[in-house]
Amino acid sequence: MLEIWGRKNSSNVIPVMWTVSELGLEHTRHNVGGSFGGLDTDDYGRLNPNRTIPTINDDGFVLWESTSIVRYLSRRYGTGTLCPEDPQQAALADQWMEWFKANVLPSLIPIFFGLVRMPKEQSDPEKIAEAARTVGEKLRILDRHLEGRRFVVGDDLTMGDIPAGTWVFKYFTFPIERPSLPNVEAWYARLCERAPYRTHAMNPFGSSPEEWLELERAGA
Ligand SMILES: N[C@@H](CCC(=O)N[C@@H](CS)C(=O)NCC(=O)O)C(=O)O
Repeated sequence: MLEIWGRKNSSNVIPVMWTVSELGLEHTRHNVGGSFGGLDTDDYGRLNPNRTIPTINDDGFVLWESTSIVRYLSRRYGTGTLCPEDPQQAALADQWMEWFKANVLPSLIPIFFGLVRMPKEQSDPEKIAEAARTVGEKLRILDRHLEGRRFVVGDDLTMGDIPAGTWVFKYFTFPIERPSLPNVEAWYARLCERAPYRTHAMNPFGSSPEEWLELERAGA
């Protein structure tokens, strides 16, 4: 049975849980990290020497790094669905996964920390606005790509949608300036039609460290 370690509201656990749910995999999830703690034990250190979440154990095969986990589960259990069979289509899915993590995520993180995880008096509105402008510019690239497409690769959801899709709910929820992104919005609306996405990616995250913690405990 697939075991997963990680609190549900972690931005790195969400893509794994969304993938698991799309694939309909039986699993057990252990609440560790954040206010649940548990990452400093010897047992956890043996599983994942980084002491971060997520980590999985799939019948004795241990893996960490969220995007590697999404790829592994998609290849092992979703070849022909989440992982395209055609190597070039699979490579395009990989490309958009890497693109999001390398180009967009680094500017989304300061927005998330500035608006949610930091006390208001420590957050810098100009830094948040600057990061929002960068994210908006990068997402225009995805917007142009999605013109005439239903999903990032082809007509159906693949692993290529998962990293960006994980964050797009937060992006459209943050009180920030956004450029017009009609194709990204239409793609986001298609993601919202999926029960696994609604269950795992569309959870309220609050607008202060206290609310974040309260929601973390409530969603446990
Ligand atoms: N690159 C790693 C990053 C893992 C990571 O930094 N996870 C964060 C949660 S989003 C973590 O473990 N933080 C400590 C905690 O939650 O207690 C991945 O994608 O899995």
